[in-house]
Amino acid sequence: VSQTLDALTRAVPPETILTDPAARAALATDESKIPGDCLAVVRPVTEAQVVAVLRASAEHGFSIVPRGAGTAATGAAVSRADQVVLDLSAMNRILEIDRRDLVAVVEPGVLTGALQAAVEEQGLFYPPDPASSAISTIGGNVATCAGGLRALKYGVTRDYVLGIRAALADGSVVDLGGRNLKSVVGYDLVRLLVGSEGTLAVFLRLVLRLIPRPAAFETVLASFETVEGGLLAADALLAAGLLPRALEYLDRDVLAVVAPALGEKLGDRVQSRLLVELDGSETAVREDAGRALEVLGKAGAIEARRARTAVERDELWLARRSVSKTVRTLAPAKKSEDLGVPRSRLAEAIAAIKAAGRAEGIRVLAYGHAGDANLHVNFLYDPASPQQRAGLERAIAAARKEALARGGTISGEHGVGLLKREAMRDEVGPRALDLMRGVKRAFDPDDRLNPGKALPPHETDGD
Ligand code: LAC
Ligand code: ZN
Repeated sequence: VSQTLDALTRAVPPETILTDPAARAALATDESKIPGDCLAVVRPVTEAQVVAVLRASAEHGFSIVPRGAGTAATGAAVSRADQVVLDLSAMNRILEIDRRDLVAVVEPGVLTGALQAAVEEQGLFYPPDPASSAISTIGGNVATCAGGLRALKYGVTRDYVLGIRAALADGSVVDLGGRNLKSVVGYDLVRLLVGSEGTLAVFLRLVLRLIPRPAAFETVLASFETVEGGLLAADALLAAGLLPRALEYLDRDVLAVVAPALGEKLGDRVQSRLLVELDGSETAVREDAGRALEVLGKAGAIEARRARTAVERDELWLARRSVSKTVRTLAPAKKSEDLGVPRSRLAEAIAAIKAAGRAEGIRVLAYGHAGDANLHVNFLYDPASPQQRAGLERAIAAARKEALARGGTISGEHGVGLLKREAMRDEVGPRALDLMRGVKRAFDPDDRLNPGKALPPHETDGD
């Protein structure tokens, strides 16, 4: 312990090292709420300090858990008592916004929302928009390949990372990719680092792709009498040739939780809702919103309308972004799955998953990204009840199975972290897992960068 602390003290200025128990506990966990601990937190402000910590780690053998704002849902940013947390939130400068190259160059600790606002001010747009954008960092978004609300039209974080300057486990620094939208020289190491959950390298700076900001956007909402009504209406919009930037589904249980914040009294008939956001030129948006209302009506909406004011629009989206937090208040505990399936299988997958939950006596809520068929299935339970705990495990296993049986994925956007390491074996075959382990060894042969995350434990060593 003291050897590691001594090494850190020699490596970086004392004001960047936090050792008080409160800070250590707070920065040792994430949205998974898995409790963690750590030896110390280092909060570097320069690239050289990050490199110095990595060199100290190489020399003294301690391992490092890099973190942004700790909004990961999977335990990717949870550390152990013998580890050092590398908190990158203070490296939060926007270094450059280049309107001609259409790129932003940023440090990893920039809040995603701050970046979005800064580029929009200049008539530009950074489309990826995780629900947590106001509080999550761009480095964390890249480390998890965050998805979010605008994936259907614009893609996810990986589609906007052109270049990465990364510090490797041995303290060397590499510049990967660059400012070119097209570049096919060599293996795509940039993409490999995106979504690597801090297990391959530490980001020092990121070159992000920007696009011109759409001139206008509008929100449309529609309610349905059946659980699958909202999902089928999402299909109908796409079939009609519309491509909304957001297409979010909320089931009745979720609507009931957010209704108070919206000052809404939820009608008895409402079983699901779709929140649609369209963007483009003023004229296009006006026309598309009209078309969308028509299509939603034909798809059986019992109510379909435009958000009346910008204030209402903001409230709707804030309520949507807050669902994950708000749902926590419904039960002593919740587990959140993040399943994806091919679009055509979404409604039946959700029905099967809810049925599996009911059979186990576990309440299952569903909401999320109907546009890209990536839904958040939340399981509410009481951890004090052994029966509920067992039922929960079975319900989650069943949900993952239902997704995989339909050619889906056990995580559309949250990642593996600690929570899906075992389950990942059912999605990724043994040969592919070997390749992934080989990649890990190539980057981090001594297993000092976020060890034990993102890959299944070895059957033999029980790590
Ligand atoms: C959301 C987070 C939980 O979409 O991914 O709300
Ligand atoms: Zn989400």
